[in-house]
Amino acid sequence: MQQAQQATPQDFDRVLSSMCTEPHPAARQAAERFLATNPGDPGTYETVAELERDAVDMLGTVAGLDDPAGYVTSGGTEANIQAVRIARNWGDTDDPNVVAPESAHFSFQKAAELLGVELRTAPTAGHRANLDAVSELVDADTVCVVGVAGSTEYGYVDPIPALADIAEDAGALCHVDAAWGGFYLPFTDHEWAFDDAAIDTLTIDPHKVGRAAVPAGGLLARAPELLDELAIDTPYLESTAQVTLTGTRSGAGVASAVAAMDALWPKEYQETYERAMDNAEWLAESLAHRGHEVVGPELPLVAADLSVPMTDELRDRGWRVSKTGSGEMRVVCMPHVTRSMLRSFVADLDWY
Ligand code: 0PR
Repeated sequence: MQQAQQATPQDFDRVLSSMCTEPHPAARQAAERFLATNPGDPGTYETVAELERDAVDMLGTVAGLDDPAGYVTSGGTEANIQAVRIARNWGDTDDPNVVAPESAHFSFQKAAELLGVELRTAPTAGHRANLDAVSELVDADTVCVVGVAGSTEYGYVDPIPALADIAEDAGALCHVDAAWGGFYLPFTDHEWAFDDAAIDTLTIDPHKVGRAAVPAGGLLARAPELLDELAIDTPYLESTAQVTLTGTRSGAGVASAVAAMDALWPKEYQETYERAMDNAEWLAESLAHRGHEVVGPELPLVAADLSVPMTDELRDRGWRVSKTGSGEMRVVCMPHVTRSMLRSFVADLDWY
């Protein structure tokens, strides 16, 4: 057995598969300082509770929403589960369903199973939600239509305003999953945010592109009444209700999220986006030049039809790359991914 004191975590030098990244130094420091706080008990841990309100306000700024409701979740999974829970509790049906493109993250499957909601997945076209396919699945029992702004596998952005219209016509809520894309999208022309469309809830994770320490996800809601759908009475705490899924939770994530956004919004996030997008385009061109079929990049994520044995050999050389469901190699250009890393990655590819 390894002793935790002697074990060293991996460094990010060859990590091309992850949606986690090196936290910003200020975020790392804040996480350490707030390690022993619990925003699940805001009556006792007042400072971190205040910081959480700041975090939500800042996330609202990033996602185009004044006076946002929301909280810092343990990650995108919790935020998506809670968004489905809001919709289920808000909807007026005994047989609720949620309609999502098949590109939606698997956390929606967890949500459906946990919450007793039917998940209807619509085929995509060109890796984006197909509006006709979505409309076909929507009916009077639909409580939520999901759009993805930065898909896990390809980094593609769904037509969010049109999905929000479909939701509105059906009397359903619209949830956007920008867990990964949320800190890249403000610097693009994509329409994905609260000020672009009639979105009700949105997932945006500081612990991904936002460069906060894990665990720091984000759930935002257009109005406090939506968040109230989650409220459970907490008779023996000083606060009277709790909307979160977890009870005790990490103040480290909350403080870290505020510190990261304080340090980086908007200028450095913009620079990070521009660098990551340049890198993704450079990689896409390099791979296309070598005869591979490349998907994207629409956001800084590149998928290409490299053979599976090749990705296994890359792993042997220390590279961490992942695969899409259809077996393409997938490189996520996170803030820690530099051009020189990608150059040596491509040089290793040429070796085969
Ligand atoms: N929504 C989207 C669009 C995501 O990409 C992810 C995670 C989630 C929700 C769920 O977020 P949490 O993992 O914070 O709950 N996507 C990656 C995935 O599942 C997460 C990941 C992160 C994978 C780090 C690998 C890794 O090293 O593939």
